[in-house]
Amino acid sequence: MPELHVASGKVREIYSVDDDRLLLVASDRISTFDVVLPTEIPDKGRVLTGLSGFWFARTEQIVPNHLLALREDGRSTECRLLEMLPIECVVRGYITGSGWKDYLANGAVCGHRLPEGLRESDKLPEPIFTPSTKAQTGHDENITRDQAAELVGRERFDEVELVAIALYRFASEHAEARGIILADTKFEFGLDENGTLVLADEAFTPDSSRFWPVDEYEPGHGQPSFDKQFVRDYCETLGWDKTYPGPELPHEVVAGTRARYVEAFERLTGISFDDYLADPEVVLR
Ligand code: PZK
Repeated sequence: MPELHVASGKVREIYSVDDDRLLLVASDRISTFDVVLPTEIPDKGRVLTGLSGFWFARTEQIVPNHLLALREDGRSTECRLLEMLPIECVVRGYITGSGWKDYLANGAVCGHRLPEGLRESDKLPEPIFTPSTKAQTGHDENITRDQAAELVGRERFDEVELVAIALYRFASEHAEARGIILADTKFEFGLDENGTLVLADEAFTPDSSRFWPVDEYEPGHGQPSFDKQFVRDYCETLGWDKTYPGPELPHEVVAGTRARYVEAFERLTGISFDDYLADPEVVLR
């Protein structure tokens, strides 16, 4: 049963298993400032795969998901082949990134009017759903609720918004109690053969979410990223222009970054990463 390669993301690959199954493989590649670096972070793909599996298992009561099995290698997920919705489903609990830019320019994000006087990285009164387009190249662009509803249909839009906010509330509450703020997160949804909404892709990983350490949280400026800060700080010391090719990372930066990924995994799951490596399906129990 040779799996056929069907697509590459910056740091992941998709293979087709059979008519109704895909294999998602998370590599150890890391990107910063939108550039994939030549140096890998050992086990990064396993951390992300394990975290997604953990969250899929714990959010089944909110929405069904595409996960069928985690493979022994710890980095490969067998999943159901779905018809994907053409929008990125972003939920923001804090005002940062493109949301902060839009707020400064318009006082609103994707049509959500926000209170005056917010500082960068402030917590929002309520989490907001801020869909974006799926850009083939370059950055996803924020769209209004009406534009998103045009792309997926009004009823489906209402369902996706409700589910996405419920997922965010569930995971961010769990994470904050364990010392990690999930500032925002991006979901991808698909439909199964019955037209049922299914959570796909990855869920609440540091590549799909902003993780901030609770102890260092300080509104009024951008926050250090839980996982990539060593890499960004190192890159800033080089005077690199942030175009390809990116710099090789020294071994201390690699080791420090790997330790941060493993720390995020262990804090969020309460499971030792060695136990995950011995048997990846521990995260599903
Ligand atoms: C699907 N992507 C994004 C992820 C890449 C690209 N269950 C599914 N059914 C159908 N399609 C997808 C999924 C999922 N998940 C996801 N693109 C298609 C993506 C990883 C690597 F190159």
